[in-house]
Amino acid sequence: MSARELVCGQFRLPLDRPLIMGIVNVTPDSFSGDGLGRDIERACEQAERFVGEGADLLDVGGESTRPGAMPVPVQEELDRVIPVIEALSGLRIPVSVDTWKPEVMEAAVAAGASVINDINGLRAPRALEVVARSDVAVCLMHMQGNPQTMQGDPHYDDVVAEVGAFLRERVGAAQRAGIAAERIILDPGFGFGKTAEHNLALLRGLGSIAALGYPVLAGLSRKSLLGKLTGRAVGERMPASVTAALLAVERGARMVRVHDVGATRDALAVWRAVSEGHAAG
Ligand code: HH2
Repeated sequence: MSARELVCGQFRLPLDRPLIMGIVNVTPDSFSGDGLGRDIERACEQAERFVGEGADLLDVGGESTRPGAMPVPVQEELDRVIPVIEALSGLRIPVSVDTWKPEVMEAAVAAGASVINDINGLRAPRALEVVARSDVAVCLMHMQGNPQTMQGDPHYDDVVAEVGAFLRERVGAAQRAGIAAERIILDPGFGFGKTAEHNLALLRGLGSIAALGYPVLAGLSRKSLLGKLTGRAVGERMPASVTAALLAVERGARMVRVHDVGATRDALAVWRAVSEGHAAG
């Protein structure tokens, strides 16, 4: 099963070309230093800039999930993300909320979010029900452990097979709960309970995740794998991030979650022209 469109609330996103998800972090402590705190005006400015640069959707996050980050109380996360989602819901592209908490999912959908991006793969109690009751899309991501513990000592016998099996299981749970296949995105969760070797194996083997038949989202932007490979500080990882996005798309990702929208758009425009054999923008 490979749908041609992703259904996200009132929006339909084409899946015949790679999509760019621009990251809008309304956090004080995101790993890449891009967090905007609770500054709604700056979040809106960044979102509008991303739209102008070619973002296909925006991902609003109110809780850092960097290794070692502590969970944010529900009310604090709501206070961070809901005003921004409300402010962005008038844009012409879908707004996603990056949360694993059902209370935040519910409020975000009511505020106009069209995608739930869950690093926890809808494993929290009630999360499946909340998404099933709505008409939004959902990104089911793989994570071993949780952000507090995940980088302690990640272990897999076969990371690609195990991540694939996990995602297949979560698709089954989502569909049994009533979430249609056209609403589902899968994500191997780069950096979430994975060593650099695990991340590289997953990137090499991304085709087998894509072969599950759902659009795959890859989030490699500015991550520590790229710091390890290049020796660059987090603010200097744009070229490596763009390269990683391109490699992910080349291996079957249909969506990339990025901090640098314009640069990624340019790279993907070249990729499309080469891979599809024409120069359409
Ligand atoms: N990575 C991060 C957060 N959310 N969601 C998905 N689906 N896939 C990812 O790879 C992913 C994600 C971490 O990046 P960022 O939001 O930039 O940092 P922080 O969690 O520190 O705010």
